[in-house]
Amino acid sequence: MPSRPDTIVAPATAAGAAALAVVRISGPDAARLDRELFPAPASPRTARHADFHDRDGRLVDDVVATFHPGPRSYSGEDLLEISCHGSPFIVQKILEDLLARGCRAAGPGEFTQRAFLNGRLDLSQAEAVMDLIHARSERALVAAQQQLRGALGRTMNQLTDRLLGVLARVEAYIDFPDEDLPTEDRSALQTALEAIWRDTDRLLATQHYGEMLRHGIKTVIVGAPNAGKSSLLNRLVGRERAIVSPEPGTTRDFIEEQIVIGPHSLRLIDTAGLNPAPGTIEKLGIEKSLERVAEADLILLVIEAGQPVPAFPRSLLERLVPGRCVVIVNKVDQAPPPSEIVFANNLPVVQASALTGLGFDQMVAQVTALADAFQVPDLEDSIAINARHADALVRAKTGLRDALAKLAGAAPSELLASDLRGTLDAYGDIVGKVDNERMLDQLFATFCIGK
Ligand SMILES: Nc1nc2c(ncn2[C@@H]2O[C@H](COP(=O)(O)OP(=O)(O)O)[C@@H](O)[C@H]2O)c(=O)[nH]1
Ligand SMILES: [Mg+2]
Repeated sequence: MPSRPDTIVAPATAAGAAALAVVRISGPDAARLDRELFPAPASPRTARHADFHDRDGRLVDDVVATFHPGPRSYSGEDLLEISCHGSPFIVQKILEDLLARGCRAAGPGEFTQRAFLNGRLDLSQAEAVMDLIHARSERALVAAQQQLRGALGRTMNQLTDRLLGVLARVEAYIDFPDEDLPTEDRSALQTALEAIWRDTDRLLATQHYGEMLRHGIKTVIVGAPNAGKSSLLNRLVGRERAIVSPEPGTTRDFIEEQIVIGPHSLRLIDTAGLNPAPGTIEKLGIEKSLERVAEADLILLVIEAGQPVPAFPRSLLERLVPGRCVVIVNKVDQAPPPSEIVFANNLPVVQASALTGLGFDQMVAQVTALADAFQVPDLEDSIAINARHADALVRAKTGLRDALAKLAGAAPSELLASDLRGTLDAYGDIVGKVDNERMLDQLFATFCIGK
């Protein structure tokens, strides 16, 4: 940010016709613009109804304007919000007029970037703003809300404080190079560092769940040809997305749909049937299906009631582990389910009909239970970190491991302290105690305009 920031403007609402649209202005000129545009005196943070006239005095729209003086505003600066009728044409006119009055068009995420730079949010909270906007499921929403309320920041502060305690004890010996760390101190420090390492590792383990919340749980539907895989997808999606046909082998390409099941969002993938005696093209499809299975978070294995359980390839059977797979016995509307499913030891089995919807409530319950189990237990506030946080935590763990090795090898305290400082920096990256401008620019560039 320049030493004296400029005043930025952007629509805060999505493009297109709507009941309302909001235009946001943030920066040192916001107060002047507020007075200029809406001369009637008004109290801060109070909505008032007024006419918006452009610089030539022409009426643009009647609007509701709210002025939020800094630092108690979203961005931490003076901020003016103009709520107008949701016509793209009106929004355009208002934007053009504000640009002519000296504002600059805001880049992606610039309001939030200013909020961060002004100390209104830490970096993990700024990221949570985006997670919140893009949340596609109940669980994703809860995790984003927790992060926005500072759950991850608090956890990082606790870890940082604990590590600072260790560092202080190590540094106490740096000034006395002749004195070695006494054995009892050494073992106390080791215990403390190991505990910090474990908690860092536990936090890192939430990355997979975080990935699922942000991008959907990768769920692959597999089974023999004609088992009803495409019918299952269609019923879960709620429309005829995949071709359903009594002729086996109709699904050659992968069909992927984002759906919400219970409190979770799934990336549901339909695959080619696992025909035990495939033709050449089919073979290719089967290979690809098995690749999808290997990448899947969850597997929905569809078998057909009234038919013997097919001989599935070993590479599939190996993947059918509890916690990852639900067996769906489909078409129970037309035939009794098989009396035993040999390979399905400990796997949840649901009897269902993609035709009638029978058993789908149970299927949803099973999928929800498996998906919830991906959450790392005993962590407060349903923390689910993102890839950037994970990168920092991996660095933090490396520093802690190196420090532990030095402690065991009776290395000089200085070297030990340097590893611990590396870990502190890595912790700091998560909440944004960084002066890495390029990283910040890159991060906020992924935001939307007006946020
Ligand atoms: N009776 C009955 N027929 C079904 C059911 N699910 C699918 N089918 C039929 O089974 C055939 C194959 O379905 P499809 O979804 O294309 O199977 P896929 O090859 O596994 O994708 C179609 O004729 C479907 O209408 C079901 O639950 N009950
Ligand atoms: Mg199909």
